[in-house]
Amino acid sequence: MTSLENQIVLITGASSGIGSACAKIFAGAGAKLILVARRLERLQEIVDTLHETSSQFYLLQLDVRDRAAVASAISHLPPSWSNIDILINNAGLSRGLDKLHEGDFEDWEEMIDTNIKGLLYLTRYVVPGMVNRGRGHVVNLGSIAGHQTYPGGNVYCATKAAVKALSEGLKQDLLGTPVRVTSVDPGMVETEFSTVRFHGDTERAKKVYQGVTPLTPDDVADVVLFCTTRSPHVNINEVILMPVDQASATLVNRRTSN
Ligand code: NDP
Ligand code: 8X3
Repeated sequence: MTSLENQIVLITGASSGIGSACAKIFAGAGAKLILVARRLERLQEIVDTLHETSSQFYLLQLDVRDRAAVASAISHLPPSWSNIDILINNAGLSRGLDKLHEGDFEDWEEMIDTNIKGLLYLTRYVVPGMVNRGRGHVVNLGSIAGHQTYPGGNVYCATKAAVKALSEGLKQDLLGTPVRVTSVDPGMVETEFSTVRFHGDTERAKKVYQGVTPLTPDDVADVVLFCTTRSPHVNINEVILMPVDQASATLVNRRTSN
């Protein structure tokens, strides 16, 4: 296992769910963490819960959709934080579950701008440094939605299919360098994901996980940690993980309680 001690790890979407679980597990492994999200106060709360680790933290309030802001944030990192070893492109969201022909344009643009363009911006501004330094690893959070579509998933599934293509393309383009690329593609994980999808309707969000034991954010972070701690010559290209209660995007085992 490769040590993460003092490695600089940038995590987007670290204020919630899978991103905050990654922050926790990488802090426990001794990494130095750059935590990115729009909600700075949430990042600060997460850091406060990690005060017992010996990790150092650098918080970036950033909207990954804003290319100029991403460029400025990465180019203005203090020298002791600028040599990023691991980039975890996790920030992402779904909005709505409408039929495509009835879909909401704002929902579409938010998903495309965050899940595809935000991931591209971070990758474009961070990876050249990895290539120059001769070390680095990019982990993209894809989804089973990038492998299979489901009714109402249309644009979200398309963004995750794009993430799959971008992970594969980046791996090909980095051939000949030691920089690694991994796509971690989960099924159902209980986070704020469904509340965001349903624009704050928590009752509807709860129903998504009813009668099911979903993955936890820690389950996913554990896989991200595994992928980033293999020997330097090993590249884990893609991991698909689901709860035991799930067999595909639409096949879910729900227990009914009386
Ligand atoms: P959460 O809603 O819990 O977390 C999403 C994170 O993304 C938040 O920290 C949010 O921070 C951040 N984010 C969203 N938009 C932006 C933006 N424009 N700029 C910066 N940060 C942003 O969801 P999850 O933890 O579940 O989702 C994390 C990733 O995992 C996503 O890419 C999602 O598609 C993927 N995924 C989730 C699955 C699930 O079932 N939950 C399954 C498969 C994949 P803030 O709002 O503070 O900016
Ligand atoms: C999140 C999982 O199945 O809701 O990417 O699209 S799913």
